[in-house]
Amino acid sequence: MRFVSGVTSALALVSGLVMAAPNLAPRAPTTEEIQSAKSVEDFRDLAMQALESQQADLQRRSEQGSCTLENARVRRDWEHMSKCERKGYIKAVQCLWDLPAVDTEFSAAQNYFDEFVAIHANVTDFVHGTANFFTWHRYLIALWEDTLRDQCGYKGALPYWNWYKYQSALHLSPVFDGSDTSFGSTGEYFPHNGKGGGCIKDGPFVGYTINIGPIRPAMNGYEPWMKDQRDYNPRCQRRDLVHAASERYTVDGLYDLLAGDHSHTVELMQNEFQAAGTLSQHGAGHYAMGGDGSDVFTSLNDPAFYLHHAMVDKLYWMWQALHPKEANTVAGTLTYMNIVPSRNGTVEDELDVGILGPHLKIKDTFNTLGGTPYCYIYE
Ligand SMILES: *[C@@H]1O[C@H](CO)[C@@H](O)[C@H](O)[C@H]1NC(C)=O
Ligand SMILES: *[C@@H]1O[C@H](CO)[C@@H](O)[C@H](O)[C@H]1NC(C)=O
Ligand SMILES: [Cu+2]
Repeated sequence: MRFVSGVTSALALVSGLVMAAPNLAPRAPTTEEIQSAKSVEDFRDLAMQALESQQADLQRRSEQGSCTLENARVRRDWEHMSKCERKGYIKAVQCLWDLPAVDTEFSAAQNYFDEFVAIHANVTDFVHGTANFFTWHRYLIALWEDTLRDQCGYKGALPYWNWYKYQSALHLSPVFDGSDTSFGSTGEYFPHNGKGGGCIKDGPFVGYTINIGPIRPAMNGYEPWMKDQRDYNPRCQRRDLVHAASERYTVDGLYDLLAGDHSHTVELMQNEFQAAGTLSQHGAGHYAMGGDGSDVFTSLNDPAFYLHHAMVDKLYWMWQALHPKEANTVAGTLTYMNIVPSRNGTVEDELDVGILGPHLKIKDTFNTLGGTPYCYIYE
C-alpha cells in the first residue's frame, strides 16, 4: 500500500509528500487528446507519452527490464539523418551484396541481400492479409537492422521513410531525390503507362544486381519471369515513382487508423491498413515506388522497401501505444485474406523467417521495449 489513510502524524505527512512524487509520472493521453491529433508528429508525441506512462507503471511493479525509453535505439526519419549517417547506412546495405548466401534451398540467392528477398517470397501467402502481418514484418526488418549492424559495421538504427512529406513530389524526397545519399530516383523510361519504370539511373545502387523475381509484378508491362524464388534472374533494379499512389496515404487515413473508425481493434486497423484491392497505406507505399518495389513477393529488391516497412512498423507501434488493451492481440487467419481457408492465428503462433533467425512466438514480439528481442522506439 502506498498511501496510509487516516493517519495525522507528522511522519505520515512527510512520507505523504514523498509518496506524492509518482503522481508527477506521465499520465496516459486521454481519448480526447488522441482524437485531437492533427499530424503524424502529434501521434508520435502522444505514443511516447503513452509509453512513458506505461513504463512508469512497469517501474512501480518492478517489471522493467534493462531496455527503457531512455536507452532504446531510436529509428529516425531518413531526412533527419546527416548525410554522413545516410552514407553509413547505404554502405552497410551495399555490404550485403558481399556477404555470402547461406541457405541451400533458394539457389537463386547469390548473396545475403537476396536471402531476405527469397525468404519473404517463400512465405508471402502466409504473412500478408494474415494475423501475423505486422509482427512478421517487424521481425524481418529488425533482423535486417541487426545484420547491418553486426555484419556490416553500421552504427545507427533502421531509418524510416516519412510518407506524409513530399507526397506530391517524391523526386524531391531525400529518399528518392537521386543524390548519392538517396535510393535513387525514378528509373529509365520503360514503355508502360508511366514515366519511368526501367533501371534506376542515379544514386548509389546503380549497378547493383538483383537476382530473384519478379513473381507477381504490379507494374503494367512487367511480365512475371519466374515461378518462384528458386529461379535465377539477374538484372537491374527498376523503379517508377507514382504520385497517383503516394497521394493515397493521407493524414486522414492515418487518423482513421490511429484515432478514427478503424482504430478500435486490431482487426479493423489491419484490414484497413492493408486492404486488398484498394490503395491502403501499406499498398500505396509499395505502388509509389513502382517497379520492383511493387511486387508483393519480391518488393525487397528495392532497398527502399526497408524504409517503407519501418514506416509501416512505426504506425503499428503508435497504434499499439495508443491502444494498450488491444496492443497484444491478433486477428485474421494464417493465409492471405483467407482465400485458401485456414484457422485463425493466435499469439502462440510462430514467426518463420527461414535461415534469417530463430522462430519467435507472436506474443514475444509485441513490445519493442524489452521482454522481446527488441529495444527501439521511433523518432
Ligand atoms: C475467427 O475469428 C473471427 C473474428 O476475427 C471470429 O468471428 C471467428 O469466430 C473465429 N473463428 C474461430 C474458429 O475461432
Ligand atoms: C518456405 O516456406 C514453407 C512454408 O511456409 C516452409 O515450410 C519452409 O520451411 C520455407 N523454406 C525455407 C527455406 O525457409
Ligand atoms: Cu511483405
